[in-house]
Amino acid sequence: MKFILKYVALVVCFTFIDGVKFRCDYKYTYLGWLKYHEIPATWYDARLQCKFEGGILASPTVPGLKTLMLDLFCKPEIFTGIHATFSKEQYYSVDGIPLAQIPHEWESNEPDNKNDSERCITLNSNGKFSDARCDEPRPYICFRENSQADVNVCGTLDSEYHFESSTNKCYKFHTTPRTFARANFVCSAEGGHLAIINSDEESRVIAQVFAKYPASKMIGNFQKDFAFIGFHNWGESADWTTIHGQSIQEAGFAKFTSGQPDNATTGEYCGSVLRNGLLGDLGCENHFAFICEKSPDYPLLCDNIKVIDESNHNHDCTNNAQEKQIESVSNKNKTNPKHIVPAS
Ligand SMILES: *[C@@H]1O[C@H](CO)[C@@H](O)[C@H](O)[C@H]1NC(C)=O
Ligand SMILES: *[C@@H]1O[C@H](CO)[C@@H](O)[C@H](O)[C@H]1NC(C)=O
Ligand SMILES: *[C@@H]1O[C@H](CO)[C@@H](O)[C@H](O)[C@H]1NC(C)=O
Ligand SMILES: [Ca+2]
Ligand SMILES: [Ca+2]
Repeated sequence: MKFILKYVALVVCFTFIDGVKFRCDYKYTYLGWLKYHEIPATWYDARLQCKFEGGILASPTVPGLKTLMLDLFCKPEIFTGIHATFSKEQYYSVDGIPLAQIPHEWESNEPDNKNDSERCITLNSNGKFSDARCDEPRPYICFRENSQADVNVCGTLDSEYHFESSTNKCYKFHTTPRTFARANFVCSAEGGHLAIINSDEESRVIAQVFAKYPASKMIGNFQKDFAFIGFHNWGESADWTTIHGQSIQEAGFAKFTSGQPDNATTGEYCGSVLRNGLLGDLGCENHFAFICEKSPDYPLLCDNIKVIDESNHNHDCTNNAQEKQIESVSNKNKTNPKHIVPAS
């Protein structure tokens, strides 16, 4: 018994020392991992982006989390995960906590539900809340709470990515049909990209992945023998290019199935793979299944025990302001080279 206890203690210890890994683009804190997204998105896209990254759209559900969130951004306001998109006035965080249970103070004159169209809540730089339109883009923060769950061999928490040793890559087949642009969004947020076929071998591997998803496994009314992958032709004829910028010939696989590309109906400028592992063209705006590819070592993973070096993460708004000033001075130098300020 003693021995077992000792062993358990050791294992616990080791787990701790080993740490739990998660994407390095997140900052690890005592409450969990946080990532500031400075490029504004609609509330809906922000929620999805966080979800696909392995977290949730952050809400300041406890005072400590609010402090951490306020440290991360310098903009006047960000979206929180608190929303009433299902029913008017019924505000909950995306993880189901009612607004009444979230400590909050409103900005003066808020909430005003302007024009009866404000269903999302922002966190402002002074720590107060406002209600706002969900479809007007804002920056936001993703959050993943502390957890012992560790990433898999594909470097993700998503168990639908499967490692293929012959290509040293991971693949995920998405059965929910999306447009090419949305498919690209999903794969990117998951840390991968729409699959790119670089060899006959990879074409074979992808055909095997596809074979695991017969039409009967996909719900909805769409053509189930095509899946979007990562090439397109910029809306021009015969300029088939991967999303990483190579021609499909340079990328290493350019075999279309017979009868494709056919630029059918309204024009087909996006790339797909068929069940035989060969290529086809599809309308970018139509909805199809798609295949993501992910490198096991991207995004980089960090151990949650390397907590302390906060210097390169913390947004220092004053520094930023100084940088901006320097920038504007240097711009002045360029526009007026004769404008010389003596160095002090
Ligand atoms: C307010 O809502 C109405 C009806 O939904 C809409 O027609 C109008 O454009 C909105 N006004 C503003 C300023 O958003
Ligand atoms: C593809 O189809 C569209 C719509 O019919 C047409 O406008 C376009 O010229 C075609 N492109 C080529 C390369 O045939
Ligand atoms: C702008 O000009 C001043 C004066 O010559 C100089 O001190 C400063 O470094 C310049 N800034 C840049 C970025 O060129
Ligand atoms: Ca408002
Ligand atoms: Ca076609």
